[in-house]
Amino acid sequence: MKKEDTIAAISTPAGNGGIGIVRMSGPRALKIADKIFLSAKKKKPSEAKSHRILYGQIVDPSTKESVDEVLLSVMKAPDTYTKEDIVEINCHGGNVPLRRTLNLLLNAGARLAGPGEFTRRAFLNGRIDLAQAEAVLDTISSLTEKSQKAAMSQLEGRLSERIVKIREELINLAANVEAYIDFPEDDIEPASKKELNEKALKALEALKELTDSSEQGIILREGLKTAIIGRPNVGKSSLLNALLEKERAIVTEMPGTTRDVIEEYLNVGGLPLKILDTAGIRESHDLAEKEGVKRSLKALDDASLILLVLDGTEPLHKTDRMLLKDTASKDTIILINKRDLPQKIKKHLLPSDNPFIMISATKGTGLDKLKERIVDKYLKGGLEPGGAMVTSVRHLKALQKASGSIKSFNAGLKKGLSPEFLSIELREALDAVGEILGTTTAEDILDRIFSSFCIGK
Ligand SMILES: Nc1nc2c(ncn2[C@@H]2O[C@H](COP(=O)(O)OP(=O)(O)O)[C@@H](O)[C@H]2O)c(=O)[nH]1
Ligand SMILES: [Mg+2]
Repeated sequence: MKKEDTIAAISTPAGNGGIGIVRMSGPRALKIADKIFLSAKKKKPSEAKSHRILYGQIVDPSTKESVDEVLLSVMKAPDTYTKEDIVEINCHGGNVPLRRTLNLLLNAGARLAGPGEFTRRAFLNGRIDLAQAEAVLDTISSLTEKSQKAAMSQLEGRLSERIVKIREELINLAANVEAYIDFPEDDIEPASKKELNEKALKALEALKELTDSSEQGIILREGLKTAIIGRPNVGKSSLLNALLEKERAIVTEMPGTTRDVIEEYLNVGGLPLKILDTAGIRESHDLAEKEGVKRSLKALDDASLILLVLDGTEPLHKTDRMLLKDTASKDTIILINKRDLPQKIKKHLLPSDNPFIMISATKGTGLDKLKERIVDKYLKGGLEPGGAMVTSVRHLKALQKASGSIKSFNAGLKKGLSPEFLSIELREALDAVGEILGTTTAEDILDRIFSSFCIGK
């Protein structure tokens, strides 16, 4: 990144709105604003006090034509989002005034910002670490209030605090080990060995607490992958519609109506469910239906939670028994649907260790019980105020890598391996936790992280 350049972008989404914001950051932001802004009180942005709002007009310097009537915020470094000078222009929220204002800024010397570049500068200038920068995006794209709470906790630095602490402990440990490297004739004394081992175990425990939190954290960020599975016509699509409270999937009396996998998000007590309605599973000679069945089986494989729907008005079919067997090793909730009709299903044939729930998808009964079961299972404990939670797979992998290295360190210590070897393991653990904070993160990974942001953030 060329630090000296000044970037600009439209920060609000496309479309019409009450206001739209053009944002600019960099050392020339104020001077560039001077060129295109005419304040009602004849005050130049560069002469304004920091964190003030000026009222005036955006004027095309080449034609003197007034382009929009705006409020312009002046925020001077370093107390800004990027730690650079920032100018934000509140335009009328239409595509044309926003584009024209942005173009004037670009003509006056600003460069169009790349995706996430403002946040990247906040990171590079040391205002936030990488985990916090990622949390900015998570806050924007959070699926439920609970997801957003987890993202905010990360943005406020709760996760980073824990990581910094673990990192300090590891640095301390590494220093202790490396002190021996200069004295090759000295073996690590048993007393020190014991102490090093204890310190390493303490770090492992702190790491485990974080990796444990990821089970819920990753669901909050990405949604719990849930597949509705069952034979044709048992009421899978009706269940999806009932849960969504809208007619999303086509429901007919014809078996084989759903051919493709339908994907929707659903908020169950703050838990985001990424829910898939699938084609009914049966033998079929119809090509499209066959493909549908193939996709259903893949959805079954990929899902973390299975809602297995059985039709209460019929005895168990061969396919039902096959599905009960196939889902036995997964998190599965067995639903007996159509409870509003006379029942023919033999309940004693169902697994005794996984209590079923009776529902009627069309009448909407029994769904509260289903939701309760899901919340009980996946939202236990959760994020305490001030607590830290791992919400991203990237972080989880880094923590696992660190734990692996520390375990090798402990094993090496026990075997009496050389301090050189032991110190390499600790360095690797340090690098792994550093990847979370962004202290040791490779440029291409940074590129990938920030490229998933929108332009203007
Ligand atoms: N009486 C009754 N009919 C249902 C219920 N759920 C689904 N149905 C009917 O069963 C048929 C098949 O439903 P659908 O949701 O398309 O099943 P899918 O093939 O599993 O997706 C439709 O005629 C639905 O109206 C229910 O709880 N009670
Ligand atoms: Mg269907």
